[in-house]
Amino acid sequence: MSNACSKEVDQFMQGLIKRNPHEPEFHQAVQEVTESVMSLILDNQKYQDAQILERMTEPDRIVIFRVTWEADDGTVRANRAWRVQFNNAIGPYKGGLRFHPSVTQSILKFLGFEQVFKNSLTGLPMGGAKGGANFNPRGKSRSEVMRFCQSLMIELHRHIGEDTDVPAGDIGVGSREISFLFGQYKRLANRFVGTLTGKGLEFGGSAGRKEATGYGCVYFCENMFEHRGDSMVGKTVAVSGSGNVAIYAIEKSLTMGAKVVTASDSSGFIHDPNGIDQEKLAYLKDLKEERRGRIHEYAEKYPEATFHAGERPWNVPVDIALPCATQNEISEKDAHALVQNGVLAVSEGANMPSVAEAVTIFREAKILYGPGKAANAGGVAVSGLEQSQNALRLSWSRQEVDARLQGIMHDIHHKCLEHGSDNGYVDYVKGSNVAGFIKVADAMLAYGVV
Ligand code: NDP
Ligand code: 2IT
Repeated sequence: MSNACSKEVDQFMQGLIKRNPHEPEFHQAVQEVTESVMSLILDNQKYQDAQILERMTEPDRIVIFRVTWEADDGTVRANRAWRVQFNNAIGPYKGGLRFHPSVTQSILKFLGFEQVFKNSLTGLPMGGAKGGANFNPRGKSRSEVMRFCQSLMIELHRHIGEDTDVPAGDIGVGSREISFLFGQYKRLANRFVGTLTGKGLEFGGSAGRKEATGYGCVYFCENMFEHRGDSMVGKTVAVSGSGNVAIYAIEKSLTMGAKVVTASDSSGFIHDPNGIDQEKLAYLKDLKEERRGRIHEYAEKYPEATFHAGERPWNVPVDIALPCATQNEISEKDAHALVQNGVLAVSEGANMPSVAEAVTIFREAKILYGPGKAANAGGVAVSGLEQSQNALRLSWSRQEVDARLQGIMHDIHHKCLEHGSDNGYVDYVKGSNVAGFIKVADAMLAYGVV
C-alpha cells in the first residue's frame, strides 16, 4: 500500500471506529478490506462520488431481539439474538447463525461484512448477512435446544424468506438446530420453501452441504499448491477445531494424500504423530457429531496421541495449517512459530482465524495464505446450490454437487490470481477483497442513490 493510500485508510478507519465504538472484530475485518481496496477507490472517481466504502460498511439493518425459553428444570431463561442484514445488492441476504456465549454485535457485524465479499466471490446471487445468539448449547438437553430454536424463530421468521434472507448454520448450529429452526419456520409461515439451508436430505437439504466448507477449504489449498506446481500429497497438516468444518477438512486432506496430525476444541488440542487415519476419523466423527464429547477422549482411545490442555496446535511443525475453529485463534506468536517451523500454506476454514499481525507475517513470508472469505466459501456456495435445487424442486446427486463445488473453488482461486498477482507472488488477501468488492460496488452504483 502506498503512503498516500495509508493516509486515506487511516482517515476512513478513524471515522468508522467513531461510528462503531467497542466493535474490535468489526474494525479488524473492515481495516483489512479497506487496505486492499483503497487504491482502487482512489483510482475510480465513481466509487468516491458514490461514497461506496462508507455505504458498504454500514449494514442495511440489524434486528435485535430477546429469546425467552424454559429450561428443563422449569426456570425461565432469556438470551439476546441478532440478524445483521448487511448487503443485498447482488442477491437475497445469505449467511449463517451462530450460537455461542461469546456472540456479540461486533462479532456478527464482522461475520456479516465478510459474508458480503465471500458470497460475491462464489459467483452466485447471494447478499451477505449473519445472525445468532449468545446462547450456549453445550450442556443443554435436546429439548432445551429445541425450545430455544423454536422461540428464536417466532421472532426471526418475519424477517427472513426464500427471496429475502436465507440463514444457515455456523458455530453451535448444525443439522439438529437447522432442523428445529426449519420445522418451526414451516409452521409459522405455512409454506414449504427453502428459507434455510443445511437442511436434512429428507426435507430439501443438498447432498454435500455438510462436507462443503471443509472440502472446499482443502480444494482451495490444493489449488494454491497446484499454481506453484506442487500438491498436498505427503504433506503434514495441523487442523484446529473438531466441529463441522474441521472434520471434513480432515477427511478431504486424507483423500488428497496428506497426513493430519492435530485436531482441537476449546479445551485444548491432540497431537497424533502417526496421523489421523480413516478409522480414527470415524471415531472422531462419532465422538463429536453423535456423543458431543471432548477432544481429550481421542488421546485416551489412541495412546500414541498426546493431549495438550488449554493450548492451540500452531507450535507443531507442519507443512500446512488449516484453522477451522474460530476467529483470532492464530496469534502473532503462533504465526511466527508456524513460519519458523517452515509452514508452506495456511488455508482458513474458519472466519478471520488469524489476527491482523499474523496475516502480515504470512504475507511477508510469502507463504501460500488463503484467507477465510476465499478458502471457506465452499460452505455458502453449496448453500447457494441448495437454494437453486429448492427453487427447481429437484435434488442433484452428490457427484454433481461436488463437481460444482470444485468448479466454484477453482473460479475463486482464479479471481484471486486475477486481482492479487504481483511479480510472481499471489496476494490472496488483496485478490479476494478486490474481486469480492468490485461486483458488489458496481451493483450498488447501478442502483443509484439507495
Ligand atoms: P462447530 O460448532 O461445528 O465447531 C466449532 C469448533 O471450534 C469446535 O471444535 C469448538 O470447540 C471450536 N471452537 C469454537 N469456539 C472456540 C473458541 N472460542 N476457542 C476455541 N475453540 C473454539 O462450528 P463450525 O465447524 O461450523 O465452524 C467453525 C468455523 O468455521 C467458524 O469460524 C465458522 O464461522 C466457520 N465457517 C463455518 C461454515 C459452516 O458451513 N459451518 C462455513 C464457513 C465458515 P468446542 O466444542 O469446545 O466449543
Ligand atoms: O460463514 C459461513 O459462510 C457460513 N457459516 C455458511 C453460511 C451459509 O449460508 O451457508
